[in-house]
Amino acid sequence: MLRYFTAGESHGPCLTMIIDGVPAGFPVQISQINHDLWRRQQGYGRGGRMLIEKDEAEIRSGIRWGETMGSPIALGIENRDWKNWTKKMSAKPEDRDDKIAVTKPRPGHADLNGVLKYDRADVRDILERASARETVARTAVGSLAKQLLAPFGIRIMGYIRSLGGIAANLDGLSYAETYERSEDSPVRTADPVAEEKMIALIEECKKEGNTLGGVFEVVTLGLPPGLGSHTQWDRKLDGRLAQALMSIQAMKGVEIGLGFEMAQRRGSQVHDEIFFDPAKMVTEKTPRIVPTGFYRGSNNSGGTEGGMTNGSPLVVRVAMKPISTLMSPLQSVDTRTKQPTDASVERSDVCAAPAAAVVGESVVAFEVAKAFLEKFGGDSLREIKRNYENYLEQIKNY
Ligand code: EPS
Repeated sequence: MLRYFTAGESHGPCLTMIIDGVPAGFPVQISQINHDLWRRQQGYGRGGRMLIEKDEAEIRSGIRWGETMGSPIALGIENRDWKNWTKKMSAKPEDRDDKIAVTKPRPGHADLNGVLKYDRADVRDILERASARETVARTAVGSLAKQLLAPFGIRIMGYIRSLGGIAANLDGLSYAETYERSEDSPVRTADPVAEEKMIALIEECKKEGNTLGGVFEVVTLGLPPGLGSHTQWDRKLDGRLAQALMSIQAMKGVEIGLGFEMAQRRGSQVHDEIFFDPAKMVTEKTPRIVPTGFYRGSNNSGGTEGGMTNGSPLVVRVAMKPISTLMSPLQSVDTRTKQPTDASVERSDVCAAPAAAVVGESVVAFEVAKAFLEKFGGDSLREIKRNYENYLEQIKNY
């Protein structure tokens, strides 16, 4: 089973990841992981931290001469900011300084619930791990997962749909065009008109000491039908994607395909009608079209029915709330004195939704890779390829 853990505090020495269950023989390029880490650091509206960091992963186990060996993979990413926090985040008891305790929990952050639950006097003990800095680790893990899917022609693309209520007009653009244009945008959108408005809104919020969220979309192309399963609740791919995406810091909603809009329509306006044409049995395209001959006239389902992929593009949209650290702080209560106070102010971002789209890509990549290995699993790339080809042959001859 493919699984991973992350460890690390936002201002601690480093982030550590262990990815277990990766079969042998997959080529892995650290440069691709570092490219995704770089992409995650971009986006208009980021704060001062991104000027300090240059996130780069180091492979500490599991890969030899550019290939996986089947053993657990350990990755490490240094926090450059650590040098400014060595005493404040020290593991040594003699460095303790209760005067620097954070005691003004921010509405919207893990701060208050965390100190109550873990019985901590200093909110920093909570915020350090709750911080979206952890998304660096998830981006690296998912970037590796993308490399497990790449030999099968599976491609994953994330971009902004709306930011602070300003929607991008993506009409007439293919997923690939949307993605490629978004890659060049400071707010990761393919719509230049919306881009300008989004940037102006971020500027306005920055002046106001406010923050913004947004909605990003992640599209996966090249999936065969049949990843996930209808047979048990925890095997349904749509449910697993929703769980994984909701677990990204600051996410508040996940939709697949038409999502909430489906509830407004009639069945005849929602479900994707089924057609068959043997001429659709194309196998040699990238991303590969799976040769069943069955196809749909629309993709309102977003690529899943019954908890399984149906061969259409997998389309998920995720809503991110505005970041909870406001430079013009909201009302809070001092946890020591119980007196009203302004919430604490930490250096933060005005908007990180464009970066969240990159994190979302990674989170989707991991869940898809996990489902892919469950279906076609083996101990080596060659074995998995054989399983995959056999399955394609089977559904072709269905
Ligand atoms: C982040 C690093 C953090 C924040 C942000 C994400 O760094 P710092 O707290 O030192 O400025 O910029 O995290 C949050 C906004 C949050 O609320 O956790 C990063 O690397 O993405």
